[in-house]
Amino acid sequence: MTKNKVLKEWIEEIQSLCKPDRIVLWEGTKVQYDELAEECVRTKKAIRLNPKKRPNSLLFRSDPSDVARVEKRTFISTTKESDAGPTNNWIAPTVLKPIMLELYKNCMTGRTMYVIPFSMGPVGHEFSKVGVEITDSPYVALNMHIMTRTGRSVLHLIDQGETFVKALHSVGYPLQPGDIDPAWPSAPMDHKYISHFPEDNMIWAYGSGYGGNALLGKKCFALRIASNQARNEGWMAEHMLILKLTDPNQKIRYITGAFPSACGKTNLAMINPSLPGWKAETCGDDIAWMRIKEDGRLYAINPENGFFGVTSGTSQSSNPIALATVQHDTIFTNTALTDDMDVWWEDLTPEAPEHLIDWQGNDWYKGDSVRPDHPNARFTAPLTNCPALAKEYQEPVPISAILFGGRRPTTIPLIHQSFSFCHGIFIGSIMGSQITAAVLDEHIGEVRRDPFAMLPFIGYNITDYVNHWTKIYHMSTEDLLPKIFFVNWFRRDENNQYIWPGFGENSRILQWILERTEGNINYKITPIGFVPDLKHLNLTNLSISKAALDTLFEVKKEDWEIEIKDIESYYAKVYGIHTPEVLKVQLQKLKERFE
Ligand code: OXD
Ligand code: MN
Repeated sequence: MTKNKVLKEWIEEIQSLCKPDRIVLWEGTKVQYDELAEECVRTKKAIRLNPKKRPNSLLFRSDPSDVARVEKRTFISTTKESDAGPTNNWIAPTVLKPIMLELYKNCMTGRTMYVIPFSMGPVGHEFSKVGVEITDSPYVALNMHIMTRTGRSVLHLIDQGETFVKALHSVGYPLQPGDIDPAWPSAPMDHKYISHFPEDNMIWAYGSGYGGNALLGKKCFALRIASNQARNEGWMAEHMLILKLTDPNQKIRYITGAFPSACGKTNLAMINPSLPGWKAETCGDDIAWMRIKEDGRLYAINPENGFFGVTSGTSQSSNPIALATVQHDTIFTNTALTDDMDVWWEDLTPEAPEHLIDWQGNDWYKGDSVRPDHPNARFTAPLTNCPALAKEYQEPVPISAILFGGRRPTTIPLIHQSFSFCHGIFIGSIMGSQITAAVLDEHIGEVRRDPFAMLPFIGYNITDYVNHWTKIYHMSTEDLLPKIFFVNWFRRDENNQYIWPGFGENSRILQWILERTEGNINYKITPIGFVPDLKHLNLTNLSISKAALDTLFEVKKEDWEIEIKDIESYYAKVYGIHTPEVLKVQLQKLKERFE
């Protein structure tokens, strides 16, 4: 199977531990993908969608207990607890490995074990890293084929001695002779483990078949393990979209953006600018690997090869490009099924069809009180399906601006720019979203901090992570590094209505951001950073009142007094005596600017 001794021995070790019935090497060909897709349909694990409406596409339905990433079962397993830090679940490897080895024993009986060599980033590229996922889930094999570069070309690199991340995955459901295999096998919650061993460059996942728990190239490798590698090697693995923007003068710039979930990251990655003459193209919607190159600039590349997006809320008005992206060669998970064998999810069309099969396989009729799709239903589609994919999506691109964002009904203006890169690090550290009534009643109004949108994805101690941003700063100079901004599309008025129209109109803010990266003098100074001088914000053909604009950009001292207190107690809770110097200095300066 391979000439690489380490890989050969690892495959043998897993084979004798997990005892699969057979082993398949993932060659990465279309024939192999199509055959496995067909096998999933034949064995009733997947439904083939109407080829006239959605060619070469499948629908999978997960077990109702296995529908999302399970953060409470996600572990960073380092020798020292302090290396995992206060924001991760930690178990020592000497404790965790024996527990998991016991679970892995014979766990693939009755199943096929797929050996999937994959590359995060273009195969052989200097920014890329290689992994091998061993899994007993055909769903994972099909999804990895879309989400990463897989197969022979990667194995060839490994054969030549390339080191690789070992990523082991099992659904945790062995089959004895005569057992019926459920459509979506998985293990009970207390047997699920999503474990990372950064000291061994290794991931062990058990018991879940869903998304980031099972497609180990994504959150487990490209963020948690890669953030460790990035720290050691002097680069960055971030939870960021990468967007290419061309202005009416044909000037091209690239930006990245980090937003907590439910803040429209994929929508911004696929923005359809309302401003005439502007063009936006997608390089990535979820992860950016970034390095300072010899010219001192920060370059970003998308390590993934596909989109694993939330269907809910994706519509012709919110994201027509995403809809075009999932028109063919797409895997859907947990959407509803229409009578003509197509998919449907809430918001896809203004009116729901009269009858659907819901995500659990039951009849659903219009007017039923529960929704027919799961709120975390997903599409998996190749990047190349995206009609707005930038031609340079396989190259590192120089970043002019980094956007942080959050869902904040009050306090934070629509846009502000940090005074410096280090002030930008502070802004990233305090980002978060306000919990609305729809989420958690007892916490309404509270800000849930999600620093750098990386809270569940930093694979090491958060103090070291913030200090790593400072190290990156010292690897270049202020003028060459990207400028850092904070956007808040979600400010509300006194009637609790969103003030800013969002979506394509966000291009007006992007224009200001790009102008600022070139130092144009169209700003006002506030204690929290630069905000637009409204005379220079492009509001042509936008109907918005002066009062609304005033609220959108207001920086109220009373609000910020509360915010600063909240930041102080949040820092005390998370970092305590280890609060990074850069955050202490910036918080102090912020307080002084309000005096
Ligand atoms: C994702 C996430 O699925 O951030 O991208 O949870
Ligand atoms: Mn994400």
